[in-house]
Amino acid sequence: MTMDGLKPLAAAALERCDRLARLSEHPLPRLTRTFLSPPMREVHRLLREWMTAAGMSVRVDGIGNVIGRYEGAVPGAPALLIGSHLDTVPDAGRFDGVLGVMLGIAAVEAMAGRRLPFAIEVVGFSEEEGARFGTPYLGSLGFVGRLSPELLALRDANGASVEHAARSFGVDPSSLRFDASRYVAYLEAHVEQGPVLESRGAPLGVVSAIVGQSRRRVRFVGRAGHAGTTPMNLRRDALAAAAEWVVRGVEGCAGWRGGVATVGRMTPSSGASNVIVGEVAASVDVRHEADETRERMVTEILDAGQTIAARRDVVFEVADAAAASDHRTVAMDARLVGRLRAAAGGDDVPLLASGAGHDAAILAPLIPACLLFVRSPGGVSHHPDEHVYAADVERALAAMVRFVESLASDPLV
Ligand code: HGY
Ligand code: MN
Ligand code: MN
Repeated sequence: MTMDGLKPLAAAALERCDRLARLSEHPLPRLTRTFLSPPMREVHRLLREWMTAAGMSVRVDGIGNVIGRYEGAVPGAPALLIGSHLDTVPDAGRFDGVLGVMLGIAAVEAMAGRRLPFAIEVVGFSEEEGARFGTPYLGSLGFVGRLSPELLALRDANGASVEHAARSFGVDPSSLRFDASRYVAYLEAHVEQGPVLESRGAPLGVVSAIVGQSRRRVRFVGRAGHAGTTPMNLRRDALAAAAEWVVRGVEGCAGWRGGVATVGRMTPSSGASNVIVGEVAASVDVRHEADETRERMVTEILDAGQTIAARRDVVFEVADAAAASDHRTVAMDARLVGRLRAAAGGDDVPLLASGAGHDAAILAPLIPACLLFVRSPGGVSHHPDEHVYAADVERALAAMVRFVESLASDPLV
């Protein structure tokens, strides 16, 4: 198909992102769609409609991933897997995740009935952000058969487990099976979510590696008290301890270690202005390209929590291991990186590490994986102002189609 022929397909992919952005757990325009929440049913219905119209058979697996399959010249042949995630963070942008799934469907539409030496499977992973259960990648971990009993037992803020949420949605995690030999490669397209491509004037980038990340849930337990009668030196103020920890422990450590560390969630036990906060539950997200440094950062940040809390007669607790998540830095497949870079425009296409996590990090240890970045204007993401340039999405689709053609004409060995 000519590059002109791709224009309407890329436009349709963007329209579909807009359509999916209206499927939210919150009143619009606030977009929040977490793991198998009610709006995900309509997402499934639309994906099934679009995938079927593109000539794919559609299935939903045991963790709620939606998978469309476009057969190759030989039915049942191993597949090129193209995909990303369908869930969002709270108050999200409309392209993080779903753009990669819509571009996967568009790449199949661009085949226009042509059969390849391999099948194409387009997957919308049910959960990557970790917003509901605090641990990321439940969809792709389920896809590759790595959902441990501990992960299935994780509970959300309402006490519902991952397993219960899946079964309530109508899927059965015990049915999950994965056979890596059924796949030739994995390709993900995703907004960069950072400023690099824009700073380089580049519409597309190719990822060399996905930076490792650690997430922990912690609690500061002091004692609630009267704001007016409790002298400052007699307080066991959990919020004051947590606040000091964020600045001196978390930001301080990231500062001298050169990584990034973020407290994205902090929930005080009381909300009254005249009550000293007795308890605070918080999250911490730590990332660094060097795994050993990231591990050291986690230790230092948690040690700082203990030290600051003790000085304030507050108890610092780290939630049990099941709620902790650690993912190592993962390199993309060098052969595919070269192919994807060539398909995207050659050596001028920036090669960059991804500070954001992506499902490609879960697939890469099992099947050759690569990740195409689309420029994020202003570097904005995880925010309603996240957007893309239509011309860049067209370029991304053209690169994906050229990548598919490259694999078809010169199979990966
Ligand atoms: O958190 C991340 O890095 C990704 O957006 N899930
Ligand atoms: Mn994402
Ligand atoms: Mn995200």
